[in-house]
Amino acid sequence: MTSARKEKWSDLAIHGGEPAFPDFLHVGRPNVGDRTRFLERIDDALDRRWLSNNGPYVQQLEERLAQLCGVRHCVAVANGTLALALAAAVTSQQGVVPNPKVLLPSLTFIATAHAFHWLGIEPVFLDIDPETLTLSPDRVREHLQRYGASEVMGICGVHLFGEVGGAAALEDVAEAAQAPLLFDASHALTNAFVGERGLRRVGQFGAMEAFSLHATKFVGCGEGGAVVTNDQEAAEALRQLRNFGYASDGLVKQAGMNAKMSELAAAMGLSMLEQVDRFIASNRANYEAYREHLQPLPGIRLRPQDCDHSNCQYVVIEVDPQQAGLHRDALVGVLRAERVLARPYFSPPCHQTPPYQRQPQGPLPVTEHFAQRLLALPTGETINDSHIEMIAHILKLATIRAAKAA
Ligand code: T4K
Repeated sequence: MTSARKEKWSDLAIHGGEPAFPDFLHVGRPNVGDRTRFLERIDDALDRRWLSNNGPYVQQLEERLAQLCGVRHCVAVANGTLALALAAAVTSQQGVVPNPKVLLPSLTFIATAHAFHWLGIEPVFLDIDPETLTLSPDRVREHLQRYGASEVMGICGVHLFGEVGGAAALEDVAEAAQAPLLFDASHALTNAFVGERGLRRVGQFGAMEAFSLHATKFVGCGEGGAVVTNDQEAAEALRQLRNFGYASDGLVKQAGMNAKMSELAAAMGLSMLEQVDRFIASNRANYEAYREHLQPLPGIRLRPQDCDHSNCQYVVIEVDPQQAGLHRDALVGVLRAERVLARPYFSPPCHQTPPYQRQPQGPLPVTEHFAQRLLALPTGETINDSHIEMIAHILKLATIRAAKAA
């Protein structure tokens, strides 16, 4: 339900009008899979009295995720941050580098950087490509040419907002420098890219790809994550690391940790995976509705999506403060007053946060440009066309008056 249509600028809630929505609209509101199947699985797990430690649901989830990505191995873990950290640890072990560094973008969720930092791997933030919002292959090449690849334990690309277009070019640069390449694929489960090598699904890029299966993700387990790879040895090392370093013979082979996924989380993931077609259909319909309703708005540009090959989980607009007449952060305030919790993902970018801001770093103009302008809008099954029409209408009322006044 939305409240009566707002006719003019002064009807906006930020100026004292009635909020447009009775309840808050969230970015990241979880979709819900098949409830009956989920509860049946929970019952089964309780009857079996097997709740963790590589149980049957975890194994089924791993099989299905590997199949979905078209890769040989999947290792499910407790969350996406640990998925990245374990992938980083395995990569570090494969080629021991003193004082290791990782090249990665700053425009990402903070966990991408933390996962490496916790292992004593220093994040080196490089700028992104404005088209794909992914680590710029040119900046990576320049860095490797200037400083050499010897200090770098790897490169970590991020398929930001599910965008996969920049992944193949990063592979070329990494291959030329013989630097291991990982991807943070947290936003991109089921996505694909059609390029020179035909259609490649996310999961098949680089040496390993890490997913978050957090509640807010396209497929969520509440908390969960997974690493996929075609490398048998890496998969075995990941399995050991997530289970205190135990190998299949029951002996501890390395200093692992506890990163295991529980059966309850896997039961949820399986019930979500059974519904991915439904989730994709509703996300795509919402994306198309935003495209239609936002079209005539000056200063507001919807980030493009290849809807045929994307889960469309993120609807992100770019706000040009000159043309729109107000800054992205002012729009966040306007929307919040209407009970629309739009999120300025990812602002501040990692390199401007306390853990990383003192590190030596080069200029990141493209990152900083987009960190000031991007705004994620609510989507998912709790959002429908009338919500989207109203959100677009609010943006219109806020920007048209501001643009005239500017
Ligand atoms: N790499 C990338 C690129 C990532 O985006 C993430 C996670 C990771 C790595 C790390 O993966 P995990 O270790 O988390 O598996 C949220 C999520 O907490 C985080 O998982 C996610 N990225 C990030 C993009 O978004 P916040 O701090 O922005 O928001 P949060 O968790 O408070 O929730 C967002 C909105 O969702 C809120 O408005 C409320 C709503 N919500 C949330 C939950 C948990 C619900 O409606 N229901 C819920 O159950 O981080």
